[in-house]
Amino acid sequence: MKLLVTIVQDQDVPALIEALMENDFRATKLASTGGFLRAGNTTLLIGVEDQRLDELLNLIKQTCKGTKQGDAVSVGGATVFSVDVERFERI
Ligand code: 2BA
Repeated sequence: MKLLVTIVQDQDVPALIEALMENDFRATKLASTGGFLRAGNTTLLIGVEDQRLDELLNLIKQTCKGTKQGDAVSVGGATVFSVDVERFERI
């Protein structure tokens, strides 16, 4: 299992959450702030079985579009860290 720490722009969040839920992925949404722009963004924690990782990454790619902010600083569609999960339990 992997945990994707996924940083996305706020405007992409409603569509991404909807796509995640429709495709039976589970996620936790955190309000976050970019260190460089000091602007709000959103961090999603998404736990996923290894065999569905590519499907999930494709969904994120299709849903999150890059934008330009201020004087043409380009902000990516999504910044994704994939972390190995040693143990997962729902209690
Ligand atoms: P911010 O830190 O606010 O960065 C927004 C955008 O500003 C970045 O877009 C990048 O294009 C630019 N930028 C960031 N740091 C810069 C620097 N030192 N010099 C020049 N330009 C810089 P993205 O790379 O798409 O990142 C979007 C958001 O993803 C970031 O917002 C931050 O919240 C997160 N992020 C990106 N890389 C990260 C990393 N290595 N570790 C943790 N968070 C990261």
